[in-house]
Order: sequence, then structure tokens, then C-alpha cells
Amino acid sequence: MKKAQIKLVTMLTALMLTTVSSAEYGINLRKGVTDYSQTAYDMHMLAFWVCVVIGVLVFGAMLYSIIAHRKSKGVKPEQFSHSTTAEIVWTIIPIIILAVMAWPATKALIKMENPTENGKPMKMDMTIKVTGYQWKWRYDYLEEGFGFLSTLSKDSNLARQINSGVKPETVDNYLLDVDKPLVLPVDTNIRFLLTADDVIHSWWVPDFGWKRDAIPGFINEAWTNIKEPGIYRGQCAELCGKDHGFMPVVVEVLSKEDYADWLSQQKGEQAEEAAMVEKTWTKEELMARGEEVYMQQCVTCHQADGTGIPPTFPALAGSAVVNGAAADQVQLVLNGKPGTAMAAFGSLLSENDIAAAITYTRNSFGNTAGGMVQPVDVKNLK
Ligand code: HEC
Ligand SMILES: [Cu+2]
Repeated sequence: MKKAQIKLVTMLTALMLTTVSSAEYGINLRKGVTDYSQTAYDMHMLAFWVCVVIGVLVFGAMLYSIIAHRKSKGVKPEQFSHSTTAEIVWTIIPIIILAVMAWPATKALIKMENPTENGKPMKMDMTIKVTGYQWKWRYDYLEEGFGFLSTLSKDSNLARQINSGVKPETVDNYLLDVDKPLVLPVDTNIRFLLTADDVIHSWWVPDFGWKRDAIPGFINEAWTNIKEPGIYRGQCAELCGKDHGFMPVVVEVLSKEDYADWLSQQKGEQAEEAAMVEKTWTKEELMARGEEVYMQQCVTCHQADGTGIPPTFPALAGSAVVNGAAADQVQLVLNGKPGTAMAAFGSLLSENDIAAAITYTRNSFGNTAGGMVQPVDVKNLK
């Protein structure tokens, strides 16, 4: 090579190495934080090294043959066109390789689908029901009898909208953050039951090593045991409508003690909420809470100024329903409108949240209905 060429190649190589080393992402799979993710990682590495060995042998043989038997050395090509022995060898060897790789893969799948401990079905310590909605997740702690919605965080939600004044670069974990993460204890066998209320979603946290479709009318099962406390992020992995990219999954894994504290705090809050259904709220209280709920739960479809995105998502500003009888509007929000994206919020939000959101819509966007809807009214219509 000429000097200039050598210089160019050196420079390009150096450039490549610097960009690779300064990039934040790795180029391999992540090991994750569960046994299962470790198994998946190990199998990936096994397959990878098998490929490396095959690659080196095949390309090595090719390269050697090309160089050692080149025409310029006066080598004369063989004229044979068939070798039964060679064909048998190159059929048998791949079969053996595939069988060797299928063995641990099958074992890992069985371990995931049918977990056992000393030959008996593995005992699960707790169950989380995950329900996908357009475009949020609901988590129910089945043994504890409570649950909540988990939606895109306010910062990310603003930053994704043009002219909101919030720039994506300024938001930590942009589009990978929620208002209320799923909280789980470490070192615990956790069963997941996954379903959906509208269209197919898919619950995916890469660090756990699996993803599962959440399908309306079906319940899919999965399980995990997380080895390290921390915050793990994922996404809905199924194209589920216009805001598919805006329903992240965030799981916060706590030590067992911290988890117990968190649980009792949640139960306390839940009892407080339940007590608040019975009291008479002031209009200020309803409006403040209502704006919060509206901005978190209704805004993606009906928009911040209530103009909606017609014809699919109707405007609430000037809507006949919102300006009509309060009871009709409560019924609509409680039961949703089957066959449309308007979910039955009765099973999603508390009476307090629903009453507040409805009061807010009746007194905003230029609507003239006015008045208040009290949580107890919602309770009575349920
Ligand atoms: C995922 C999208 C979506 C979300 C989120 C949503 N809605 Fe709706 N909403 C709809 C659709 C679609 C309709 C129209 C249904 C139909 O065809 O009648 C609707 C209709 C309505 C109507 C009747 C409007 C009219 O004039 O017919 C009201 C009131 C309403 N929604 C209130 C709410 C409230 C309150 C929330 C938040 C708690 C909310 N919606 C959240 C999609 C949504
Ligand atoms: Cu989804």
C-alpha cells in the first residue's frame, strides 16, 4: 500500500474505534436481572460462539484455498462434480449442531412455561394482573385487592407534543417514564396474568428476559423472580394504535422490607380515598382534582382544550353529552362506548376521579352545564 492509503486506513480505523467506544449502548444482548434472562443470554452466547467457529472454519478454508491454489501458481482445477461422502458429512454435522443447540433452548422454554421446583410445580408468592388499555397499563395486586393505572409521565407527555414548550432532550427517560410504576419485591416468585381491554398489547421489560402479548378475552401467563432491586424500563411491544409508542412500562423493584412499607402506605391511601367518596366536595376541590385526572387520563384523545380529534375522538367543548344531564354523562364515562376507544372508566378510576373529571369537563372549554358531580353520585349510578 502507498503511504497515503495507509494513513487513510489508520485514520478511518481510529475514527470507527472512537465512535464505538464512546457510544452509550452496548452491542450485545443485556444479561438482565432474572434467572430466565441469564439463561436467554447464555443461549445467545452459545449460538454466537458456534457461529464464530463455523465462520472461522468455513471462511478460513475458503481463504486458504483461494490463496494456496490460485491460478497464477499454475494450479489445475479438479474436474469432479459430485461427492456422496461430502454431502452426507455436511448434512450430518449441521443436524448435530442444531440438536445440541435445541436441547438447552427447549429446557429453557419448559422452565419458563412450566416452572417446577424439585419436580413439583413452583410455588408463586404473589400475582400481578396486567391489563393493557389504549394507551396505558393497569396493575392489580390480586392478593392485596388493589390496583392502579400507570400512564406516560407528564414531562414526557408534554415533550412529545409540538409547541408544548418542553423539549424532549430536557426530559429524563423520555417516553420511558410513567406516573406510577409497578412496584415489586426482590427475590420473590411473581406470577403475571396478562390481558387487555381493547386491542392487543404486549408487556415487555427487556431486563426480565421475556415479553407477553396482552390479548382481549384471553389471559396469558408468565412469571419472574427478580434478583436485583432497581428501576427497569420497557415498552408496549405490539402496534396498538396511534399512541402505541407512549405507553411505557416501568417496574420499580424494592427490597422486601421497602416493599412491605410501600404496600401498607398504598393501603392507607386506598382507605383514605374510599372515605373521601362519602364526603361532600367543594367545587374548587373537584375542579383541581378534575384537571389533574383529565390531563392524565383523557387528554390524549379529547385534547387539553377539549376540542378532540374529530371525527374519531369527539370534542368535549360544546358536546351535547357534556352539556346535557349529568347522570347521562356519568353513565357514559362509567361504561364507556363499546366498539370505540372510549373505555369503561368505571373499572379504571375511582369515584372521586370520575366525579372530578366530569365536573371539570362541565365547567371548562366554554361548556355551560356548570354545577358539580359528587363522588357519591357516581357511586350511586355504578
Ligand atoms: C382512548 C381515547 C379516549 C380517552 C382516553 C377518553 N375518551 Fe372519551 N371518547 C372517546 C371516543 C372515541 C368517544 C366517542 C364514542 C362514540 O362514538 O360515541 C368518546 C366520547 C366521550 C364523551 C361523549 C362525547 C360526545 O359528545 O358524544 C365524553 C363525555 C367523554 N368521552 C369523556 C371522557 C372522559 C371524562 C375521559 C377521561 C376520564 C375520556 N373521555 C377519555 C375516546 C376517549
Ligand atoms: Cu399497547
